[in-house]
Amino acid sequence: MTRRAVPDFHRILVAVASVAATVPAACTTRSAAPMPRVDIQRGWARISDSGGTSGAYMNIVNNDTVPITLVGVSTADAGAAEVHETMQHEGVVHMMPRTELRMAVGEVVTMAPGGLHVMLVDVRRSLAVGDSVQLRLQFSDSTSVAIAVPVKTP
Ligand SMILES: [Cu+2]
Repeated sequence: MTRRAVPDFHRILVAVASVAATVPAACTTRSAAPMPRVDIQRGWARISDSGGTSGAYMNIVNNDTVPITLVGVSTADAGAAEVHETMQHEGVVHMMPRTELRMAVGEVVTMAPGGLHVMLVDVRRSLAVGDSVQLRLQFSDSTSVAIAVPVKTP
């Protein structure tokens, strides 16, 4: 009896391993790695001199099964990264900080020049075409997504 237990146990392990391998990665992200089901597409950042200001733009897709809220962006490439929205009020263009950006299930948030953007203040090195900027998007459930976006001209 005890001799058979070893191969049986082995078979169970193999079965568990093969099930784990076939579960879509998305289903395991919450326990395996603290990542929300967020897709970042078409990311890019503006060229900038060192010490200057840049903007980063992207599409953020909420593929999660629950709403998510972007609560901040961090970067080592600038003194600060803030989510802003460019708005026109009585003919004057100004930027409003967006400290929370809620995204419904399946929603795509578009960050583009003239609208939502990540403002990079006090850029720590010159950003030229071909460089990339590292960003980490932070969500209200304490998860975050790290991305590198290429530097381009608009
Ligand atoms: Cu701004």
